[in-house]
Amino acid sequence: MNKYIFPENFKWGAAASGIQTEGITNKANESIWDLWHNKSPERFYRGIGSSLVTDTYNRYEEDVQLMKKVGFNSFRTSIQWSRLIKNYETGEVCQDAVEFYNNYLDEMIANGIEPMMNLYHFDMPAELQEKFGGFESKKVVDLYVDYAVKAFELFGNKVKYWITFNEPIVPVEGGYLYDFHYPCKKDGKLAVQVGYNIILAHAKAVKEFHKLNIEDSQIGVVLNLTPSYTRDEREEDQKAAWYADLLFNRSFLDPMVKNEIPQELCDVLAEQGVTPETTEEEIACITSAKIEFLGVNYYVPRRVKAREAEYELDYFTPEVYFENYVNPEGRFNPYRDNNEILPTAIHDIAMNVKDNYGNVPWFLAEIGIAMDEASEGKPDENGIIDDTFRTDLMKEHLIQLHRAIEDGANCFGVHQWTFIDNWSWTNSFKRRYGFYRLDLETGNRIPKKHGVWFKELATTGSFEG
Ligand code: IFM
Repeated sequence: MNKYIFPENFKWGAAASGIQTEGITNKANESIWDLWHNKSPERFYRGIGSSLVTDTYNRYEEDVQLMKKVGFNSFRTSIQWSRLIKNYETGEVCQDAVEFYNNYLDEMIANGIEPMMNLYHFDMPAELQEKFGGFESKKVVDLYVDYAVKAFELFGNKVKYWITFNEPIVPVEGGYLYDFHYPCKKDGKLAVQVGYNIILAHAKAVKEFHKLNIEDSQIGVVLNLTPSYTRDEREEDQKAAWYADLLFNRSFLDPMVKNEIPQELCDVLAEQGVTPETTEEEIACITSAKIEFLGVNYYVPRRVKAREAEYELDYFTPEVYFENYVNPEGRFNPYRDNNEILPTAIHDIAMNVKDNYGNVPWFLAEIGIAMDEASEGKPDENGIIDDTFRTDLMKEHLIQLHRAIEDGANCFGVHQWTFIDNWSWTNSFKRRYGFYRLDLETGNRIPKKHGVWFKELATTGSFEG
């Protein structure tokens, strides 16, 4: 048995997002998720959309007490653009939303929970998608920046950690390459333009944030990162992994963290005929917008091999350069579509950030161990759900993080995805990740055993394993 001790003042908590938790009570406007669910409910697991979800809008006080019960000292959620802003062109805010976010933030702060606020979690306002194509358009980039400034001005004194985007590559993949987010287009060139415009929106918002000089407050971004592992050492597989890393990781990491646009990326995009429209002024903004911290989301490793079959799509996707590969010797999570389990990837990510990204301060912003409701089972006689599987896996991942910190990683915290089981896009409530189960019929929050372990971890900053 070893004891793993984490640095003092380490952040322990969970992450969620506005749209996945708040529900639609008193919402000023719709997001693309409301719009898409209205149009095509069949695209959502059991047809469930984001209208009620965990109903945080009405239950935040009770929920903050539940955060305390499992030992959180910090919590990330997001402001919904479509809740805060009533009129996107004039910037008029919805007063009810201002009140709600103020109350929610005050409640966390009063209870010793440091709020981290994200500005965009896949939730483009429906009107801006339908009128202008969302981030396809540079007009929407500027409207996003206006919204960000409004949020900084309204809540800047309460939020010490601002985040511009969560997993900015996901709306590109989902909306423009692989058809799992609205607007469900399959267009490689547009995908690249949307990715570029999001990076630009981030950079412009970072610049505006710094102009405001808010005391004791910093800004960063949360990226989903994973190293690309190959079948073996053969050269063509190594090249495949290099492409996957360039297109999925470095495409956002380099501009957002190092303020560099890799020449190799420009060459690949040019080779594919998908170079985005840029201006010198925009590039200057991207290459000078400095962030103070990075959030890293990690769930599963990426496995690739050199292309063997011919590429069949008639539009560009990164897979033109590699094929996905299932590791025959891998360990898999039986409760989540057989996703591979590879805790050592956390150490690899940490060393990459240390060696290649200036060892920027970072935190593990999402680590999630998914189980379905049936595999978590029913509450025991004390009303607690036994999710020891989750705790065991979490320990394995944290051991790797601890090893990385000993090896010099500049990591300042861990947030589990998620707090109360929440609605997760087209998967709805299929996969459960929370410290508390959400009973979909009653809305009750049911504690899981993992929370007891986590509280001990968060309060002592250590665990034995
Ligand atoms: O629910 C999502 C979240 O919105 C972003 N990261 C992954 C989670 C689980 O799929």
